[in-house]
Amino acid sequence: MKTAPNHFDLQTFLATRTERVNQALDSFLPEAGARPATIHKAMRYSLFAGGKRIRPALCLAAAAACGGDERQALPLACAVECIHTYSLVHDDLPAMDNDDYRRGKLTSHKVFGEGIAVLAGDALLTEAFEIAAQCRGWPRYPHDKIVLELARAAGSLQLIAGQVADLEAEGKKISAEHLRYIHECKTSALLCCSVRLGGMSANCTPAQLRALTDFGYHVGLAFQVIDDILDVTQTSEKLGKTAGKDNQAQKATYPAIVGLQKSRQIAARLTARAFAALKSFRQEGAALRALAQFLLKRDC
Ligand code: GRG
Repeated sequence: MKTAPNHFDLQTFLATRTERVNQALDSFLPEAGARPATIHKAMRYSLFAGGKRIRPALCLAAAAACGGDERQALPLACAVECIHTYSLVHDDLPAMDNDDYRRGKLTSHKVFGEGIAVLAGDALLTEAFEIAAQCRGWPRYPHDKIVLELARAAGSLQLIAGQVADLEAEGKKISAEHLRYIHECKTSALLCCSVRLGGMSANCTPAQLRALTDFGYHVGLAFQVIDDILDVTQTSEKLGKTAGKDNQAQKATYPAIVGLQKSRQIAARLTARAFAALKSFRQEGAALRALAQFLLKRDC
């Protein structure tokens, strides 16, 4: 069978990178039996519950786009996944989104109780910095810049800001501009950070970092618009979490504000912007392009 020009085998890319990331995470984390075993079991339970590993994949693909060695990016890919998993564990708590299912399994607090789930989230967040702190850094991006990058994305001006604004917007009518701010903070910031860290691990040029930032920002926004669409259009079984929660909680989402059809158009437009950001990357950008396309078309 003839392969189309520029064909990129994303399925194989995702499967092989997920395997590598899982192995690396396994080696970074304390063993499940390490004392006190409950917390390490809880950290591993959520981390290995079957997440899509999109952020690590973006990190590794960005390293490749800049001509880097993916092995250098691997610890950073793991650090980002630890932060992402922490945010999900906390997001699912009764005080937040209050969900019983995540990644097709019972949520952490349902299995281990709320106290341990809070601590497992805290420990995963801390683990991310322990991993990042062990990176030796690169000429343009010394060690402290790497740690700062993660801290900013996870902090009160980005990831946590998004969660706060999201909570405060529940049941309220908000503007499309405010909704975009929420999406920038709660979703796009960490996806963008994943891509930037991948580039940094390849000692990318300032121009490459600007292009990756532009790409990550737009892919991140598209990701959340699609997430909101899936919440309305898919089943809980398919999503591995409770579907239809946004409506129930009277959350501000693109489908709620502009409808499904317009939301799909917005996601496609954002993805096109992400593609445009990659124009200076030739074949090395194939994995990033394939990921952006996949994220637009995903059904879970
Ligand atoms: C500090 C108490 C406390 C809580 C913070 C910051 C935070 C909790 C939550 C972040 C908000 C959040 C969950 C944003 C949504 C981002 C999103 C769409 C996540 C789903 O990502 P996927 O689909 O998930 O990549 P998998 O499970 O595949 O990894």
